[in-house]
This record gives sequence, C-alpha cells and structure tokens, in this order.
Amino acid sequence: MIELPKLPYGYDALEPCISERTLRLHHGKHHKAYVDKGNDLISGTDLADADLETIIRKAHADKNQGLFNQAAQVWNHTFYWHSMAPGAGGEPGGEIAERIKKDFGSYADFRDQLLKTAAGQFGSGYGWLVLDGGSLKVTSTSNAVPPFVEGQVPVLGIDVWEHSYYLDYQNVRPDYLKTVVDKLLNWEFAAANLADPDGVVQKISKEA
Ligand code: MN3
Repeated sequence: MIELPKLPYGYDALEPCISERTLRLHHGKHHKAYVDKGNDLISGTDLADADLETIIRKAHADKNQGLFNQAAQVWNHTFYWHSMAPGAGGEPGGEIAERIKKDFGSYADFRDQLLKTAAGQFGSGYGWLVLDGGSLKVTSTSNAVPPFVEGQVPVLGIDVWEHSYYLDYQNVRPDYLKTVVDKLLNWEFAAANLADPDGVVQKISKEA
C-alpha cells in the first residue's frame, strides 16, 4: 500500500507565495489521486507490499507506463513539498554555495538557468537541480519522470504542472517560478540531499 505523506508544513504556511487553496487542492486532491490510482494498480499484484522506489523502478523497467506515472507522481510530489519551506529561498550559504559557484559560475547564473529551464519545459513536468556525475546541473523532465530513473540524483524539484500555480498565478509560470526560487527553495533539504546522495530516493520513498 502506498500512503499519502503529510505535508511538511501547514496548508497556509506558504502564503502568500502559494495559497492555502492551491496547497489543499494540490496535496489533498492531486497528490492523493496519484496515491489512490497507484494503489488500485498494485492491488493483488506482487508489488502490493513493495516500497515506492521498488514500484517506480519496476514499472519503469517493465515499461508499465500507467503504474509508472502514478507511482512516480507520488514520489515527485513528496519531493516537491520538501523542496520548499516557509521563509526560505534566495541565495544559500555554506558548502552548497561553493558548489553552485563551482558548477554554475555564480548564484545568479544558477538562478537564471533554473528559471529558464523550468519555464521552458513544454507542457507538464518539473524543473530540477540534480547531481549528475558529481556535478550540479539544472534540468527539466516531462510529465511524471523523476531524474533518478535517468541516473541523476534529485537535489531540489519544482512542479510546473499548471495545477501547481494556476489558481495563484494563472498562466504566468515565470512569476510562480521566481517566487518559489526567491522565497521558498529549501536549501537545508538540498544540503541534506547532497550529504547523502545515495539515500535521497529511498528517504522520500519511505514517506509514502
Ligand atoms: Mn503537481
């Protein structure tokens, strides 16, 4: 059984950047629907008691697109909730600041790349900061694809499906993205992911 993880903060905690109305719908309806549909698909199969990471990797290997989409979306949303925190965002300090400088040139260059890449993802998907072969990179994926099925370690992720911003920003995805990057990105979560890159996928998987 897959479970719907709790939000790591209250539904109103990200106001005014992301409204309570958006979070209630996004977590209580969208995220929950992926959990429910995933459970319908694994019920009575040999994946019924498997952990979420196993379900995602098996569905991906078997090209079981229906199950992959639901299970990966459960994981992606849990990761996205943790990628934000009230009163966070902006330029990080500490070791991660050095790594950003090394791999992007400057925080401003990183910010620019992330905003452009996430805004430019055609249709639904996610913008990501990932570890790829030991270097930090910005990337985007389509629909439900998490970066770990492509061999990258997710460090931060931003949902760019319209349901994540339409009530608050209508069609203006770039304004939503700027707000998330400047006011919500959870660098403590990113630092924890960088400190234990092999444990990232399982850590999120265990919440479901
Ligand atoms: Mn979503």
